[in-house]
Amino acid sequence: MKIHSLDIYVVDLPTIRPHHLAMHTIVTQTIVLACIRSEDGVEGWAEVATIGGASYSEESPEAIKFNIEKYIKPLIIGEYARNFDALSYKINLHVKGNYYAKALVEAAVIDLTARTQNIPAYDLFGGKCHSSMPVAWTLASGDTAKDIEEAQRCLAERKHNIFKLKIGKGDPRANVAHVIKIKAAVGNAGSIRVDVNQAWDEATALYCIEALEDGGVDLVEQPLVRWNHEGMARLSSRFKVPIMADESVGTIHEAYQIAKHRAADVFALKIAKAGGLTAVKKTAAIAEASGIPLYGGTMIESSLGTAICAQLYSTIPEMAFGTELFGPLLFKDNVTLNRIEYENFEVKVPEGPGFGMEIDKEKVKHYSREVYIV
Ligand code: MUC
Ligand code: MG
Repeated sequence: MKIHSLDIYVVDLPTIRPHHLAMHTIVTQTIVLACIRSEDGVEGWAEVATIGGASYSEESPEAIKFNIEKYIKPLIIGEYARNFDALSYKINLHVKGNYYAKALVEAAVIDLTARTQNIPAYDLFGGKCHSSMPVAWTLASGDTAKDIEEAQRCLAERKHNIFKLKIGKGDPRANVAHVIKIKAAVGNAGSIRVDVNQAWDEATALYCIEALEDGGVDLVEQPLVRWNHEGMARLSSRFKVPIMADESVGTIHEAYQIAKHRAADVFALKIAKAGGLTAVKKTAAIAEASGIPLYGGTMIESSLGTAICAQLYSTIPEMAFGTELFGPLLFKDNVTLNRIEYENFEVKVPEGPGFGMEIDKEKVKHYSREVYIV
């Protein structure tokens, strides 16, 4: 089935509370949607998200839209959607970088392919190994008492027992004290992990990780700047608490280098930074071959983007550190008619056809920056 058209929408969705990261505070999360139509009118939809314009990644939502429309779209119109791997190869020959843009287009092509065959998208990746997966929640209100209350509510409702704290902003010692108070309140009922989002230098990381390890923290994500593989390797070999690479491990080439130099104990997978679903499967293979455990990351996608991640992660047999596919719970509203379901500390993998989500075109129209033409 040949691809007839591709439309891109930049959509601003409000969140239920401010979400503080090192580089940005999210009050409205911007997602980018792609709609690919085949010549006989079947639609494939996909979503990619980034955080804080161009502050998390080099690719802003506006750049994603522009570069797809100008450089990627002409490469895929008239091509067969079912050849999505060959299509990605063609795009990679002509477009450098632009991983988020490529991930968005590939996912829409895959949704269209799976819908055409009336199968879930995970069947195109070998089938699912999990129907649901553990799901972390990020405590990022910035207030210790509020975070403790939020964690205890999640535990009581059996929604989450894994909590990630964003501690890249502000005074490192105060942040570490904040985390240790939360761990003390939660005790053995929950796993407490931290994400530094590249904010520490190595000297700061040394004393902070020591205190976090003593305080019972289970995982330290991206303590150093993404390019400092040597520093990450030193931290990984020095501490018992696992050090996870997130921003460091984007492309498969970075995954290989990190694995080779043991510059992390764990990989955080994300479809956007890797440049697509196929690239994430390759990253998982590098990790498997290197004995590096995996974590199913998020860029805080809404329901559609989360369905894409959940379906793909469900095809990876070992996801030792679980996932953080909590995105839809942070949004006030949705661009799909159906919802991602959470139960018993896990996120359920949506069923097909495609990624299993039905787009709510009225909502896309309402929140999109573009004049909606479908
Ligand atoms: C990141 O760096 O992991 C994921 C969860 C969250 O709160 O922020 C994101 C990005
Ligand atoms: Mg991270």
